[in-house]
Amino acid sequence: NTPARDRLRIAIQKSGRLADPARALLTSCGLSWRESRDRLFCYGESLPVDLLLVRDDDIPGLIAEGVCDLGIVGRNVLLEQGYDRVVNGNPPAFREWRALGFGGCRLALAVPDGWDWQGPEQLAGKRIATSYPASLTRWLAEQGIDAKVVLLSGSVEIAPRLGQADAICDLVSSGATLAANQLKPVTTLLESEAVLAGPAEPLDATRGELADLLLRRLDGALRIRH
Ligand code: PRT
Ligand code: ZN
Repeated sequence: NTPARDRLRIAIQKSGRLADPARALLTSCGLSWRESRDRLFCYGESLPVDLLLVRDDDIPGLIAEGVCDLGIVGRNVLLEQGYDRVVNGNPPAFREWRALGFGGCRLALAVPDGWDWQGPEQLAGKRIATSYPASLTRWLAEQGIDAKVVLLSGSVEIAPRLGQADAICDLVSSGATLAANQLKPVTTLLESEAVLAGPAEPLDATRGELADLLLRRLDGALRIRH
């Protein structure tokens, strides 16, 4: 067994949409690190709070395994992996601690422009391409609809044109990508933004106190932004 850590470890996206705003938010909480932008680990200087720079998809798992204590990740990723854990009989392990007000988007169902959309029943028997299979499967079950979920890791929006799927379920912000692919959003499954994620169970005393301090500063920083 590894000895208990007395430093807090936060996972953020290494590069991508959430990387810079996540770092800026933590900086506004008074955190600073020995610079190492190119590497994976940033050692905290002002407080014993270190950063791990990773793929966003790895963040929930790192919290579940206790490798990291906290993470900044899209709610869409956190819920998708949470649903996947439940389906596979695993305990929740992580949850949303705070909504952070950036990285806003929605997980939406989109169909070809030419469809005359009447409602979810129209999806019965259709193939829906997505990178969010657990979220989509859950939504379909709630709607009582039997459709085929086609898992694609990227370029989901071209699947209908390629004949791989009839509809898609993907993240949308401006809607320009959908429009460019002759698709239209018809239903929102989830409103998303970047969130601070933490373990479902409380942290041990030392790291719990550090996390409390960080949360107080974070709440202050979020209030000022509003
Ligand atoms: O490398 P890594 O795995 O870490 O990064 P990634 O490529 O998986 O993630 P990244 O950086 O693209 O997105 C990180 C998070 O940003 C997502 O999980 C969401 O929480 C959030 N986010 C906010 C978005 C968008 N807005 C968004 N528009 N993620 C993706 N998109 C896609 C969208 O699906 C579309 O294909 O961007 C495209 C443009 O969107 P439109 O609607 O403006 O055209
Ligand atoms: Zn990713």
